Amino acid sequence: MFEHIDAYPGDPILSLNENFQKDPRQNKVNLSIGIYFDDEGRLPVMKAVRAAEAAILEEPGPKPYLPMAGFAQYRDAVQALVFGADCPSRAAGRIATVQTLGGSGALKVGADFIKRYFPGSQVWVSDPTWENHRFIFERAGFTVNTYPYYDEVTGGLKFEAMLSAIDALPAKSVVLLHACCHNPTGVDLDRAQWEQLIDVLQKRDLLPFVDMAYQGFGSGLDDDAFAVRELARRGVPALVANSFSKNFSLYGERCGGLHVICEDAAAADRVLGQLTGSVRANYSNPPTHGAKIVTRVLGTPALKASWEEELAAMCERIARMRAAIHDGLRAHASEAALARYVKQRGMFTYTGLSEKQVERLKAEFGVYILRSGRMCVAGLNEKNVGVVVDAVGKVMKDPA
Ligand code: KET
Repeated sequence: MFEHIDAYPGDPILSLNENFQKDPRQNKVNLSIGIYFDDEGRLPVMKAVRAAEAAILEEPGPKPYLPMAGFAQYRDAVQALVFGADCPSRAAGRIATVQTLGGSGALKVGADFIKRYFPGSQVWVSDPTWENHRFIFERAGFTVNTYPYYDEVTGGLKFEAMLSAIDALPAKSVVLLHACCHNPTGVDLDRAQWEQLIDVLQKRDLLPFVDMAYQGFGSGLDDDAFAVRELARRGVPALVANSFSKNFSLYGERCGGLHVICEDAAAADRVLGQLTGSVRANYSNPPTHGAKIVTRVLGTPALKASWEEELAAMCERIARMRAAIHDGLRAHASEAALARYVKQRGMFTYTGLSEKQVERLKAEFGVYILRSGRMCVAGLNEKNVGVVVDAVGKVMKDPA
């Protein structure tokens, strides 16, 4: 029966992370997966999350199925965080929101929805992008293409090439965009570039699908949502996936949301219904616990303030680690080669190291980064940064 099933080659991120766990070396350093670790190298439980969880456990109750679309209070709180509490599209009922299993669940529910109602559309992702974007959309039945994005030479954005490629797409093409802290490059559009891009999306009647997995890790919760809010302000139909894996450190609770900006409230009602149908056909309804935590934190001013403060401190720590690795590598490389460590934003730096160098980092030094050269700088700390600087410095001496 299963003779024809070939071996799974593994996932470039999750399988590497699993291999790291099995590595017996004491000094190993995990900079592979996009997870924030604290200065002790531990996965933090945020203070607000701890408090919310304790309060929830004080009130044990029955565990019914949630509605297919998720917890109503959660959906409202998340929509407010993503679009801004006083967003006019929200007040007008033009945004359809469902609770999802993290950002990945939002992408999958959204992909199924689009495939059903725009069967002729193809998907366009940045070159490069998070590997799972391609997997999710291909498995939902799409052809996935790329538009130019990262400039290897400057370590910045190929904005003109990106814009003209998108300007040539057929109407109703799906354009996958990263709201902030682009994964894997750490290179984002500035506000003027977003404005120009949104002009093109609107003019060409394209369907943006914005993935916001790192809200709060760039320039703050509101600034990071600029593109999303600008689409809503201009009434551009769009899908938005958001995740609380990183900014709430709730990875395994699978908390996220899918939002669709619609022309009017009647369309939003129909879209919400069909998103619900997509949820039902995938996993029926979402889980309860993580959504209760997020709802309580966002709905309790003191907890929300504590969460924001701790998230900001996490970003400051990442910035310090970016500076530490940058300064440490000065002895080994030119400023032009190192500027990326401090310029790129969010959890990742695209190091430009070759596959061979990446392999050496792992084999000789126990330092794990992705084959693409992506390093999760949110995994650096005062104790391991020296090991990493030393290892990267050594492999940089021997390129190719
Ligand atoms: N979008 C992006 C851009 C992203 O980097 C991740 C996770 C997700 C969505 C998924 O979020 P979640 O809420 O966990 O479903 N990225 C990290 C982990 C992973 O690959 O699953 C990573 O890139 O390492």
